[in-house]
Amino acid sequence: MITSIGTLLDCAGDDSYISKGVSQGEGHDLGVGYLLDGQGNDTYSACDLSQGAASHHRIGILMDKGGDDGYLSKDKETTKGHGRFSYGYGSVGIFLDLGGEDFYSAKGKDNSFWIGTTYGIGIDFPHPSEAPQERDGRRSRKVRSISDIGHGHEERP
Ligand SMILES: [Ca+2]
Ligand SMILES: [Ca+2]
Repeated sequence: MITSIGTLLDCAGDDSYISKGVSQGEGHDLGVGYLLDGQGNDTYSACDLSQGAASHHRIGILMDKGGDDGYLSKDKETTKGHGRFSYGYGSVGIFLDLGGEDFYSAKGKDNSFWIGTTYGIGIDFPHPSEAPQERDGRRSRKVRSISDIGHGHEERP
């Protein structure tokens, strides 16, 4: 049973999201929290339980579709892909950044995949239009699918 849904949709602009916690795509007490930012160089700042996190039987999702963003948080465990089993049920936290060169504090990394807590994940995708770059005469790594993130795939010229 879902008792409430909280949605924040922002289509464009360079935005700053600042809060203490239970925010920025956080689901709590039978609720769903969803934050979708369309584009722009954004800054997300929170202490805890935020940025794609959930607790007490729910779902929290943060999805940023592009731009060079900064994700700042104080608590490593309960942010950027946090969900776990509590009070007899599981909660799911999902953090997705779909492109750009991003900065992370505490947890997460640009162009990578991580397991947050029991039911929490984070994925930072490279932008689809990012072409492989020449480095020392060799092409850099190019990610082809989610399964390649974190493992890499070396492309030969
Ligand atoms: Ca952004
Ligand atoms: Ca990124």
